[in-house]
Formats: sequence, C-alpha cells, structure tokens
Amino acid sequence: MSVKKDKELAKQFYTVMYRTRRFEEEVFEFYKRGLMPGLAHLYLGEEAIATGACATLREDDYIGSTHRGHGHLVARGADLNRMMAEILGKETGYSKGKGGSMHIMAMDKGILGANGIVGGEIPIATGAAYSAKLRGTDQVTLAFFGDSASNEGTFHESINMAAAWDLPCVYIIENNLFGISVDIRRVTREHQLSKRAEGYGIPGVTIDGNDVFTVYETVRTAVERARKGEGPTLIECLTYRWQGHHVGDPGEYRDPEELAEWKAREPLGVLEGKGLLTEKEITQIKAGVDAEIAEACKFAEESPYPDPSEAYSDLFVD
Ligand SMILES: Cc1ncc(C[n+]2csc(CCOP(=O)(O)OP(=O)(O)O)c2C)c(N)n1
Repeated sequence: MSVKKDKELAKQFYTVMYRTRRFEEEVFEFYKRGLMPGLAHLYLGEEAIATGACATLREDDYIGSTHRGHGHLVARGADLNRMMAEILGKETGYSKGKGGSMHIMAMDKGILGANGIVGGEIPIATGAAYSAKLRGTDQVTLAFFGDSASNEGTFHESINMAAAWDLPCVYIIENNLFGISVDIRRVTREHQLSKRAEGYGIPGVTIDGNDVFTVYETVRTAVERARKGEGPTLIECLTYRWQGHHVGDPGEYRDPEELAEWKAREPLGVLEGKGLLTEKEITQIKAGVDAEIAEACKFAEESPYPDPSEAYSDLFVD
C-alpha cells in the first residue's frame, strides 16, 4: 500500500476507533448516573476489530452483531444521536427506545440487529449470505461473535452450511478470552480457535485484533474471496475487553497483570505507534469526535421518552 493511502486510512481508522471509545465511555457515564435502563456490554479495548473489518465493506453489505454491538454500528457509520437515544430508551432512538443497548440495530446500515442470544447472529448472518447467493447479488455478510459463542452449536452448524454451499460470509471471532467470567482457555482444549476452520474445509487465521491495519487487510482478503463466490473464511481476532462483562460487572475474576499487558498495547496506541499521524492531526481528530459525542449525549438526554400508549406499536409486521 502507498504511504499516502496508509495515511488516509490511518486517519479514518483513528477517527472511528476514537469515536467508538468516546461513545462507550459516555454510555458508561450514563449508566453510572442511573440514566440508562438495563445494562450495556462495552466494546472498550476491542475497537480495532469493528473498525478494520467494517472498512472493507460496501454500502449494501450486511452485518450480524452481538450483545457487545455498539462498536459495529459506530464503525458502520450509524447515526450517533439515534444510537445514544436508543440506549437511553428514548423515542428518537433507532428502535424508538424499545431495543436498548442489547438489541440496537440500524437496518439502513445493513446491521441485522445486535443479539442477546449468544451465537444467535451467526445463523442470521449465514441466512443473509444465503439470501445474497439466491438473489444473485455479490453482497457479503460479516458475522461478529465472541470466543464463547464459538462453542455454541449455531457456530458449527452455520459454518458447515456456509462452507458446503460457498456462502459469502466472513466469520469473525472477537476473542477477548472471556465469556462472562469463564476463561476460554479453561473450557477449550485447542486454544487457537481459527484451527476449527480446517474441520470445515475453509481458510482460518488468527491475527492481532488490536492492530487495525492487520484486521483491515485480513478481512479485506476474506471479503474479496467471498464476493467472488469462493466461500467463507474464519478469522480469529485476539483482543481483550477493558471492563467487566457488562457495566455492572467489576470483572474481578481476571488477572490484573494480564489486563495491564493488553492495555499497554491497546488499539489507539498501536496505531499511534506506526507514526503515520502527527500529534496535531491526532488532536484535531479528537476535538472533532469529542464534539460529535457531546452532541449525541445532549440529543439523547433532551429527547422525550416514548408515550406509554406506544408500548404495543411496532411489535409485529402487518
Ligand atoms: C444462548 C445463550 N447462552 C448464554 C447466555 C448468557 N450469556 C450472555 S453473554 C455470555 C458470554 C458471551 O461471551 P462471548 O461470546 O465470548 O462474547 P463476549 O461477551 O466476550 O463479547 C453468556 C454466556 C446467553 N445470553 N445466550
């Protein structure tokens, strides 16, 4: 890649990762102030995966997202005001405040919904890929899911079908090493999860999920392959979540040293370390994003709650 192109991408990636980081920090603040109903599963520390992966997509491609899904929407360019309003349960949110954090979706961005059922999005994404194949389009679907979800039956059933039928789906494991408090290394014999691809006859690769360029280049190759009708790929992105499982979990089951090691090579710092952006450019990006996030918070806080008479509307399609 040319130096100029690298620099352009670095700016884009830094902006999206910082936007995701700031968005999540404010969600946490809303929770602490008691303004957010329910819980949120923060994407802090994992920003490079959604950012690098989504940058490879076309407008008409699809995404299957998880309970830790805010980052996927931000990376896809979803409206921050509507996202924050949704998380606060406001009428102006993406689903008029009825989905909240865990069911946040943006159909206008091809996001087929975040999912409270672990592994639930894997067959949904596979179905979208099947649909693209049947309709004769060359749309691609990315299926994001966690390490624990890769132990669900839905993972194995979906990948087997996608492999057998060459479906245009890219399966992305966000391996942050934990499923709630369970260390994936305690409940799997083979810790390199991408090796499972071999059993289905498709390519599988494990990469540094905190390096946005690595994620981008790896997913881009897989997306090109899928778009050409050559079938699915399994990509395991190694990362770490900074917070507990959700905003109410102090995460005390984790080794503080391990957390510190991962924090020392967090996605924004890794990108800064490549020397592609000047300090001035970084300051400018941060100022622009901080203003967007402040606007989203204000919009969400000032928006009204839905009227109780709306409780049963929009639940079913006529
Ligand atoms: C089918 C199902 N089983 C269990 C749960 C409870 N649960 C919610 S999140 C979670 C862990 C998910 O871990 P992982 O897939 O690694 O994603 P992460 O939270 O680490 O991003 C579990 C077990 C659930 N929501 N759905």
